[in-house]
This record gives sequence, C-alpha cells and structure tokens, in this order.
Amino acid sequence: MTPRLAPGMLDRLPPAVARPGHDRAGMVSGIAHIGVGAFHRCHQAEYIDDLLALQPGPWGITGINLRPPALADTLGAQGGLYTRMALDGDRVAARVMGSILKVVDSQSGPAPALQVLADPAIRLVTLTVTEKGYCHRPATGALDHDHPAIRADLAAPEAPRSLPGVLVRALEMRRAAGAPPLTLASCDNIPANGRILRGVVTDLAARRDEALARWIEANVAFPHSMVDRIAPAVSDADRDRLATLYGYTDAAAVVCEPFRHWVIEDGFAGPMPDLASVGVQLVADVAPHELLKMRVLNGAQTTLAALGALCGLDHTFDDIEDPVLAAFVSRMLVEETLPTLPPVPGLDAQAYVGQSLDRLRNRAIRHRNHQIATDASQKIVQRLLAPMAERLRRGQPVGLLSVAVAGCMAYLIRGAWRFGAPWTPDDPIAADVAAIADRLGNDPPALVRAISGLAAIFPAELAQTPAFRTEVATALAGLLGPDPRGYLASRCGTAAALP
Ligand code: CS2
Repeated sequence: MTPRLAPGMLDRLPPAVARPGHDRAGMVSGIAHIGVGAFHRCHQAEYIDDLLALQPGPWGITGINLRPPALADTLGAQGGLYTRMALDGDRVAARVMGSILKVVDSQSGPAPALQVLADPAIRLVTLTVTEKGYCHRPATGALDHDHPAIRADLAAPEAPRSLPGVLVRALEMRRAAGAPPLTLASCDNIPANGRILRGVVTDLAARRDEALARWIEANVAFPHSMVDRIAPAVSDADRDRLATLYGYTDAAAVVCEPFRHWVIEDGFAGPMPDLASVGVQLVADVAPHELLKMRVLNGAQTTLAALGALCGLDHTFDDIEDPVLAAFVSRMLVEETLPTLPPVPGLDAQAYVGQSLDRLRNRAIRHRNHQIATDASQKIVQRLLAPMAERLRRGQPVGLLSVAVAGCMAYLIRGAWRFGAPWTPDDPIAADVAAIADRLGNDPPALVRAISGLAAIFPAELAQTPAFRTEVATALAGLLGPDPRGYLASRCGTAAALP
C-alpha cells in the first residue's frame, strides 16, 4: 500500500521532494491562522517555513478552521505536514512544509478556537476567511449590522458564530487575562483588509462594551497587507499525480504557481517574525501595491472567468489562449485600468500587466472559471467598479470595464435562467439576481437598473450615473445574445482575428 505523509516519513522522502529546513521537535506556536485553505498553505505557511529554516523562533503555526472542511482527518492526521507542488508547464517543484504545528477544528462551536486565540503565547493571528467572512458590506467596508451571524453574536457574545464575534470574544478573554498585545493580520484579498478587519472588530466590540473597544485600539494592531499567489482548488488528479510521482499519498497537498508576493504594512503590536528576511516587503503604505494587484491581476482573472464561461471555456489558461479574450482583457487593463492606478515605487505598470497575463497563461494551473466566478459580486467592487467610479468622476470613458461588469452580470443571469441554465452561480447575490431575471426577462436596461440597485455591492454614486447604466446595458445585450465571443471581438477590434 502507498504510505501516507506523516512526520515519521520526513527522513524517507524521495530526493525530488524538499523537506522542512528546521527541526520540528522543539517547535513553539506564536502564530494562529484562521482559515487553513489552499491559499494559506501556499502562501503564509510557506513564508513561515522559510523563516523557521533561516532562524529558529517561536513562530510555528496553529491552524484553525471555523468553517468546513474539518482539518483533523487531513492535515491533523499528517501532523500538520503537507506537500506544496509549484507548477510551471511541465515542471513540478515539490516541497513538504513543516510550519504548521497543529490544527484545531472549531466548526461546531467557538470554544476550541477561543482557547488558542486567547493564549498569551500567540502574538500574531493571520486570517484567510474570504470576503464573506468579515460580515461587512462590500460597498462601504463597514460591519453589516443586519447580518444574521452578527445579530446572533450581539445576542450571545460568549458563544460567537461570526469571525468578528470570535475575534472580539478572544480579545475580551485576552484583556481579562492580561495577555500581551496582539497583531491581527488579514491576508484576504479584500481592499484595505487591515482597515476592514479593524472596523468590523472595533465596531462589534463597541456595541458590546466601549471599554473593550478602547482596549482593542490600544493593544491590537491590524496591519494592511497585499498577498499574491495563484492557488487553484486541488483536484483528485493533483493528488493522484503526487502519489505517482513521489510514492506517497497526501490528503492535504496543494498546488500553486511559482510566483509569490507579500507586502505588509510595517505596524505590528509586540514582537513579530522577521518576515523581511524571507522576502516579504514591509512598507508604510500598502495601498498602491494592493490597487495594482487587485485591479490588474485580479481584474483580469474575474473578467476572463465571466467572459470565458459565457464563451464556453473552462479555465483561465483556455480564456487567455483565445485571441479575442486576450486582446479584450489586455486593452481593458492598459487603456482603462492602468490610468486609475497610483505609481508603485520602482515598478513599471505596463510590464506588470504583461507579467500578470503571462502568469495566467500557465497551463499547469487549472484554475476553473467557475471557481473564480464564485462570489464575483464581492470581488468586482475592488477589481472593476472602483476603477470605473474613478474614471467616471474624471469624465473618462468606461466602455471596456463596462463589458467586464456586464460579463459578471450575464454570468449570474444566465445561471439563473430557469430553462437550460448552464451553471449554478455560487454568490451571495445569486438569489436576488435570479428573482430579478425571473421578473424582467431579457430586458438589458431594466436588468442593469435592477441589479445595480443592489446597494450592498453597487455604490449609489455609480449605479445612478447614466453613463454607467447605458454602457453596461449595451454590453449586457451583446453578451446575453447568441454570440458573446463575436460581440467581444466587435468591442475590441479583433474581428479580423476571428477564425
Ligand atoms: C482569484 C484569486 O479566485 C479568485 O478570486 O482571483 O484567488 C487569485 O488567484 C489570487 O488573488 C492571486 O493572488
């Protein structure tokens, strides 16, 4: 039988698999991470593994999941070990990571998570809980007071269900125990993630206890960060490939591209791991880095996912190989997105567009359009709507960004059409859009008016701008028509390139 990855196997790994460069025996955990999904394993946990190899310190990670999946049977059964396969064309760089010391499942109640988070030995909590986890309203960034989990947490603060509720309760416990200051670092791909986290935590705390909110202000840091690495969902084929190549099985394996990047605001509470020594950029202002990444790389991914799905394509690399989609997204980024971006010191923005599109061409990264289109409503705010709003304020054209936004609407509408729905969208506004599409049928101007009236997503300033509504409605009519690809070609001057 093929053996399964376990601590006892570290000395017997095949030479092609790199192993942790540190001794796991004396590891101590000073970091807790909430949301131990593929991204964390490919990103923060790898940087920390590098750090532990370079300089021993109390920075082992305790991984916590507040939502499914359970970790006990995968990472837990492997002593926290897992294999990261960085894929580039035919090349595989496999490495077993040893930075996760233990994992804690807290899906059926907050107690296990609170026990870890309240431990004074924990000095840094990192989080990847997806956009929805913050219980905020994407259009404003503020805590959503009507969110059912937030209401429940205000009614029963000692048994919180939401992420902000769990953090506030943990901070309350730390305060009562006289624990040292703490850094809470959001590593989610949401704009101004540190500010949003600070906002939802302090707002919820203040609603319960003003003194607790003041203690949090004085004792907790919420650095803002930009994180980057493409890490699609792992498939059975990936796990099978690992077993075939290396002769062991790994239920917690992850795959990603070779590229990685982490920029974090230099503002922590108390001692911190020396992240700069492993290539993390510590800066005073993360915003320019974040805007560039979200509007260019993520903007391209969301645009391609929606338009690619409408054109019957499956993966990002299929989309970008299509000359029409590639020409469209590149023109959109260069002509409309780039002029909205503040300069990033030492970086050539045009070259960044080229590098981002090249990353999306990596055929070994099987990132499904439907995966990226999941929760698109939460993502378009920063990826597409924010640059559009800026351009409209300056009186600049938004024809290409409108096509991308219309693509996201068309993705939800086509998924909602009762007969012959090609896919089932997974999005917090999917039910609202389905009700709108049922009521209005194929009437693009009315659809755009109704969908952009969803105030949690579309800022009123944008939704009420006539140029926004007419441009998006024109594009929506084209994309809901019989030939979305032909329509795209007509919008970006590539008709001649059509086969
Ligand atoms: C993707 C991101 O699923 C998505 O929304 O756009 O996960 C993307 O791959 C990462 O942000 C890359 O750093």
